[in-house]
Amino acid sequence: MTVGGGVIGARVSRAEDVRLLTGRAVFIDDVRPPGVLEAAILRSPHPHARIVRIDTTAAAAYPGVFAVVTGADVKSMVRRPQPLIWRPAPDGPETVAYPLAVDKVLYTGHGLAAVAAVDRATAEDALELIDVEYGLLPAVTTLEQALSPDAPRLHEDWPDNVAGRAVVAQGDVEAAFARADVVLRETFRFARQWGASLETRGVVATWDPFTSHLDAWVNTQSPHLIRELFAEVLGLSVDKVRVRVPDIGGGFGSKSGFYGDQVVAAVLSRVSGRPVKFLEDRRESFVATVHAREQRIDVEVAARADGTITGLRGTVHGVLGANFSTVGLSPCWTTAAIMTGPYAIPAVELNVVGVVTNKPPYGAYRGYGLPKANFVHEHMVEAVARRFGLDPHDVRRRNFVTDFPYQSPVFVYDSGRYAECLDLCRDAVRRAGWADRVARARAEGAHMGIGYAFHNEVSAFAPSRIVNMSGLDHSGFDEAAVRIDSTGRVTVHTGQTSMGQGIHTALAQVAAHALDVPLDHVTVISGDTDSAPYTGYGTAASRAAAVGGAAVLNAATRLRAKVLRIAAHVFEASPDDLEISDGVVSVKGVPGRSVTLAAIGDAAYRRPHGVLPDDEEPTLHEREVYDPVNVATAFGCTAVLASVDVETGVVELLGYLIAHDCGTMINPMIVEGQLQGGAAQAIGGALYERLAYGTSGEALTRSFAEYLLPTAGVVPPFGISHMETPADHIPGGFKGAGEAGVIGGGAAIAHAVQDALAEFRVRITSLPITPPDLLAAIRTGAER
Ligand code: MCN
Repeated sequence: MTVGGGVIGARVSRAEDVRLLTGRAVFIDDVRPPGVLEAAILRSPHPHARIVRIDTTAAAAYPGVFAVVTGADVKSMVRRPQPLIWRPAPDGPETVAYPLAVDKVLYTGHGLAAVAAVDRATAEDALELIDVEYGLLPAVTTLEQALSPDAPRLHEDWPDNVAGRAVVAQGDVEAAFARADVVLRETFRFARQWGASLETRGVVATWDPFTSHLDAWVNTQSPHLIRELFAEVLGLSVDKVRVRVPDIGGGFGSKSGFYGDQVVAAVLSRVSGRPVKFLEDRRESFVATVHAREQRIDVEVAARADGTITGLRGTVHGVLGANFSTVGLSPCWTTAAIMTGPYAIPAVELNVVGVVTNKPPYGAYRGYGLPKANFVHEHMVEAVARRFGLDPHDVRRRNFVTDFPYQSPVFVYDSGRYAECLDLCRDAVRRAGWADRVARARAEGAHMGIGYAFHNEVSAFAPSRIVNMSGLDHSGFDEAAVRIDSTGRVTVHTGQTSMGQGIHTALAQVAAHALDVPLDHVTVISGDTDSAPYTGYGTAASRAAAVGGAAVLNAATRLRAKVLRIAAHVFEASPDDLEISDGVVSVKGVPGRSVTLAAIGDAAYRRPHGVLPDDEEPTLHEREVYDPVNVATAFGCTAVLASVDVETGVVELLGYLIAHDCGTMINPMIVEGQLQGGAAQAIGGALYERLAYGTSGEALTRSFAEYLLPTAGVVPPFGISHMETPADHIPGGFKGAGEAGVIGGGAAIAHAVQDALAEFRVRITSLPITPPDLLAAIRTGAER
């Protein structure tokens, strides 16, 4: 469908894809201003060491080298250390991290010097000439090591390695546990993983020595945020910084933060007088981009014999890196904040403890804290069911939130129909005939099982004042502008960023729908802070469709009203008697009385005489600043069919069904793509991905030969069912969909494996489920 009116909900192809598929995309590596130099960063081979001496003389003299800087040089050229924008534990200490290490390196891969040269190869050659004397220090790589009383301290002015504590609490926890029929305890462990984008992170920085103006191309999800932070760190006013975003080859959260190497490129440009490009090579991306997921969670659940969960308490230990990323402890705090998931658990006390280790910073990755929270609550629901011989789905149903709005420990859930969504998923499983398939496989001696997980998701991250109160220094509103030009064509300006998720198409659909114009008459523009409307938090937390979409919808709706007022003047009719269809305004029920949007556009810009009412301002342009009153809670149910080879411990996924509700869907085809992409990352996290560290803290995973990603061969066929429960408080009713696929996958896969191995009573409490770990669990289960 390519016409307006009804284009919301249409499965239109993504406008972005034509350029991408015909090789005309411009990625960061394609940005080559005249005279551009390429930078390389010297990275520590040691996890923890003092920089006793660093000599860059030979590197600076190397032919083709234009600039060499050390950590101390960069420190002397910035106003402040790298900023932390989210402090859920405001009393905790803060790491003082400059773009490059100054006195100590704190993890394998920590940058300590940088070179700008005619090309990357020359810059890398020069790095080898930098002479560094390290004073090796003992490293801390595990949570247990970090917390032990005699642990080496990473930050000498801290009393220990604890980077912050926070509590998420609600209700009378003591009473809930005192009155429980059962208290179940469990410890969960999640490995270190990261959002491995096809395109690595990069920046092309040009410093203008005459105007002290920084022009930076960055493949970032958050251009306005990066602009603000560049200004803060470099001591500039914001107008002196321009951030432009080229096409992005995947972001997945890890391109939303502000990185030291971005500042290094700016400093190198200032020193050399040339534009400077820094682009991670694949190997260094394993240590230079934020990591995520690593946590240990200890929980206790109080339940009654009928399956009602009355209390939840425990501790989320975030195994952070040595320095905070831009978002600090917040991914781990979020795990606690959403730990009750879709369940109405009245009494909750969850401690959050962040601990520093000699590893790269911990930051955002698709799903943020949610996949771990989901794993925990879904495991505990199944454990309660097992304890009392109940059907786990009955336990889910008994505990589901049913009255909305619902105040969970942190967030207010706006709406949901959880039981219906569970039924939708189970119906899909029935229709797929999985139970028969499992029975047949088991009759033949195979180990096959079905697992479920139910999730809800805080999407449409906002409102600004509330997120500020949670310790976030950045706003959650969205500004959008919609313009109709003199030929009747529509341009949408958004602060949101396109990184593969199809947001340009979705926003075009929203504008085409509101204005009743053909979809191909709408162009969406984003990615240049000099002209893009302001979007504080950027494109993360599955907020662009809901918050950005609502902003566009409101602006376009006002613009439509202006178009109708002008047409009403032409026809001497009331705007209420007019309609727009496919870019033509006509009087309802009067064939032939019509005017095109092009004619109205022409009058609004070029020939107002006789068409534009006297009290109407020329131009067709509306701007909206939209700050939702609440987040929007999307939800879904995942079912997985898996078989396990008990000889090798290899898990094979045979089927993957998702029932999902993201409110009003703008484009179901894109939503399905989002769910599948997220599910592929859930599969990676559940079965393959782990950033491993050696006993003395060295990084062992430095390429895709060691960090296994799921390939097409191991991702099973998907089936997706949709429901639509619009968010009442968001114009358009949109909720987010960009992270949903990754949230429930880990738990559903673990439960399918447990079901397949029921005879061995295997319990999966850590991810990923690797073959050796699974073989060990089968042995332990068999011995029980
Ligand atoms: N959509 C829709 N109707 C809705 C909700 C969403 O049609 N009610 C569609 C829209 O086309 C929208 C897309 O789904 O463009 C995702 O919408 P939304 O949930 O608002 O997510 P964002 O646009 O804010 O994107 C961010 C989100 C996050 S947080 C990560 S991480 C992520 C993701 O989306 N990274 C991605 N999806 C990704 N997809 C790709 N290809 N690459 C990434 O890096």
